[in-house]
Amino acid sequence: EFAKRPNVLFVLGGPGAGKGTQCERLVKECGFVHLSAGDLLRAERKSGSAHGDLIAKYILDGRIVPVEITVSLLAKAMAESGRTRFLIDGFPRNENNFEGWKAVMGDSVDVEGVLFYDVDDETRLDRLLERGKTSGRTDDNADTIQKRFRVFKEETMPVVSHYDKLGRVFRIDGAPEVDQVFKATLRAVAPVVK
Ligand code: UP5
Ligand code: MG
Repeated sequence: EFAKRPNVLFVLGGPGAGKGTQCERLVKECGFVHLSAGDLLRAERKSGSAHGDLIAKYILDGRIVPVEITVSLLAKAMAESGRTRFLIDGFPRNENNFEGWKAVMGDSVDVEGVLFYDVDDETRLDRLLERGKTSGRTDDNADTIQKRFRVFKEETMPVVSHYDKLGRVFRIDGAPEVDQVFKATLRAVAPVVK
């Protein structure tokens, strides 16, 4: 159990929007715990878990892994951190993820809202193809990137819209250079950092 009621900011944005990059900076500056759902899934795959092959297949196809797997990895990482302020990066990716989160977390965790990085497809494609030269990520290839982009538009944007209607989206232009995006990020999260 948590010593204090945990609170969470979901961090969303298309593939290559800079979610991971900005979260790392926020960890240094504001003491959040950063949990990337994608990183947790990649680590789970590498660990040789029973779900490893399934995870590898979904990631290669740019598809969303069954929520039971992802939420249990998130819940475990949250509990093991011993901390209470989290950036949950790259999740929830669709309505079903969101339902799965609520089913497991219920009212035990406060969700402050969504930090949303807005960057056009062309810029994100360039970034990912460049990163793909060295990342070793099986999904950083032109074919999978197109699939990831489609899933983001069709399935993840509705989650962003849901929070937008609640007035809970911190929208940030993620196209400028990293330092500039980070300044905008700090301004956006000021109300929740307290
Ligand atoms: N870069 C970053 N910011 C820049 C800037 N301002 N200017 C110039 N360059 C910038 O950045 C991407 C690249 O751009 C880097 O090279 C960086 O240096 C540069 P990064 O910070 O890594 O962007 P990010 O948004 O984190 O991109 P990522 O590729 O991680 O996003 P995805 O959402 O595609 O990846 P994720 O790891 O979240 O998911 C991968 C797959 O896992 C999914 O497709 C899915 O199959 C699976 N998954 C699930 O099934 N469920 C989940 O809940 C999560 C993932
Ligand atoms: Mg990332």
